[in-house]
Amino acid sequence: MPDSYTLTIVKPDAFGSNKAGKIIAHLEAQGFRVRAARVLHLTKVQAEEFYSVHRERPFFGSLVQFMTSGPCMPLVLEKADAVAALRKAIGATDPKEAEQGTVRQLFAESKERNAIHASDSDENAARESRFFFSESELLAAR
Ligand code: 3AN
Repeated sequence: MPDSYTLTIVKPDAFGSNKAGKIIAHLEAQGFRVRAARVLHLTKVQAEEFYSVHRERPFFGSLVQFMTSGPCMPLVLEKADAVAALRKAIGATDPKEAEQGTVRQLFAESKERNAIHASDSDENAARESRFFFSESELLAAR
């Protein structure tokens, strides 16, 4: 199978606990290749737009506050069947329910402060990659 791409975000809680590097190393050890990366501090408007699908959920305000509370790191990752492989590697949304050895089981604090985001479809991986990276950066990643 040819390699494919997905979008991940190492979240502010991981930077707060100095685990961002460990999380990326963990993913690299599982065969994900970093093709683009940047560190930024999301604004409220950016976080609200990124999570707009959750706008009506009760945790939306708190999620936006958390995601703007410190730096985060979006990365484009390459691997065979990248979207499904990364969803499996990060584990369930709630770290208490995440399988042993997954990023969230190892590094997350709670259902909200859960260390990492991963796109849930090829379509969202493309949309979310365009949210953080320019067309030329994404071309250079291929
Ligand atoms: P996932 O990140 O596993 O795809 P989603 O898309 O359902 O989970 O939720 C997006 C983000 O919203 C989660 N990563 C988490 O930070 C937050 N979140 C989801 N459900 C809750 C909840 N019940 N309480 C607080 N935060 C939540």
